[in-house]
Amino acid sequence: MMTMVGGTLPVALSAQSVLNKPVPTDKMPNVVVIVADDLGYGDLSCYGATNLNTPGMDRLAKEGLRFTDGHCTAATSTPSRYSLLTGMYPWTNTDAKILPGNASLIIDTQRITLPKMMKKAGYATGTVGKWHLGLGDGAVNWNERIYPGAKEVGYDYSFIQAATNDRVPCIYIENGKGVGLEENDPLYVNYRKNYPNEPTGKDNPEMLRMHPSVGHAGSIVNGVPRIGFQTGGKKAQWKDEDMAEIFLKKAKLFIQENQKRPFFLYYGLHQPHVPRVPNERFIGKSGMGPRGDVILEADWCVDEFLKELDRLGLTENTLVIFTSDNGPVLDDGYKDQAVELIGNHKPAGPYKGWKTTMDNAGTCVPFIVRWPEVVKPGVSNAFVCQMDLLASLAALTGQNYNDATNSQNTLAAFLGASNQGREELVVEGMFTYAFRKGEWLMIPPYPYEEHTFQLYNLRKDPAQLHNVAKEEPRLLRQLMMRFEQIKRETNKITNY
Ligand code: NG6
Ligand code: CA
Repeated sequence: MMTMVGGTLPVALSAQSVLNKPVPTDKMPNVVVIVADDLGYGDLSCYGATNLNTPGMDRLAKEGLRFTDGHCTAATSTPSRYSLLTGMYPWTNTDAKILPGNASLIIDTQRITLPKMMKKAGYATGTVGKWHLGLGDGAVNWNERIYPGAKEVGYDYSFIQAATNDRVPCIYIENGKGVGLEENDPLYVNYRKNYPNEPTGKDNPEMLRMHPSVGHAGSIVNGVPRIGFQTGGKKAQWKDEDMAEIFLKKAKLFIQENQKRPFFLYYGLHQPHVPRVPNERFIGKSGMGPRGDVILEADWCVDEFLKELDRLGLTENTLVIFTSDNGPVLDDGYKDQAVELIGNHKPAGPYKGWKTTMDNAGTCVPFIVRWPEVVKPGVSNAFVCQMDLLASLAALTGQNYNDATNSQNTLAAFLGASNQGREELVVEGMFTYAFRKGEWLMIPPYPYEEHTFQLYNLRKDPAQLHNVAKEEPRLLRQLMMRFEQIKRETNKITNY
């Protein structure tokens, strides 16, 4: 029997109740956003992979809502992550392009961000793993406090890598401090020239255990050549094979320490981005070489993290969003047999496209929402986008912000209460832009790409086999005009 407490019945949450009014403070769900790096739509068994088995990610799909049309805004990391955190289209900031590891912070610290909004709602906020949004103001001294950075963007706690696995500085940064740096061996970073007597991938191939296919000619760290040059800070250098466990441990610690209050965690998995160096426990486990092995390692991380939520009794009221920053890629600059060992595996699933492309799989990524207390398990074909998490989670937590953003409240779609997500989205390939409206994808001509307009009906033709631009001139014109209008309104898309 339920008893009346203070005149109100304790009511269980439901998607409808959450949509009608913000969740009461004492029922606020924890929110965890897990963003894999370069994981493709077809890389998970719950998305149809048969040559890879991903029970951790599949668990999320089984207990949550799996989206078949979930997008990031861009087919590369920095612009994609920029949108997720700021609710802004990446092309509204000309600096939101793949950044070197010594780039300055590209997020305006005066503006609203997802973690700031969650903080306003009373959440403890943390970020662990891949960052890739720049740090500092252009002249970072890596041996002192590194700021502005995660804290100024809204995170109470941070344990991050500055850019990518394949870019210097190859150290962890915790709350703005380089981890393990010693006073007598300061770290220096440069992207233009090497330091005296430092071996590089280009000059010292005999020192490498993984060889580049393109680029990656800079400093050698842990036997792997990177992009850019660093010297000093030897004790602080990361070991790629420990990275998964270290990030997982920090992610778990963050939720342990904040289990008594609502928390917001952005957990940026570093896999399966290059260099693909798993812990030895995963070597050879996929039969697909390092790329498959690190996907299994990433899956293990997800599984372990979910078990920690179980152990803390937090599973029911934690909203977990699992996704990827861009589509898949095989050879991304190292000779790691990704191409040779792919077999029948289809990293993009039924879609066409890769990382950096405007084709659907460039930005249509794994997208799973689990919130056992509220979201009914299933599959949704609603058209949703990471950029809309800002406005949607603001609605969920009853928050407002004054800044104008491109983020739309599609909470009903995220919670599975509606099939209606967004209507349209401009997607970025790499310096290229395409337009999505409803089930249509329009790709304008670009030099070095296709020379004619492309138009696809993604519902009927997910593999983009039939370009119907010539058959649908009126529709093409409409889409063109709308795309042009968005460009005019922002005056920032310059490469078309
Ligand atoms: C490219 C790198 C690639 C990867 C990518 C960024 C070369 C030849 N290629 O420039 O290896 O690091 O940048 O990936 O250097 S992302 O997922 O962070 O956007
Ligand atoms: Ca990426």
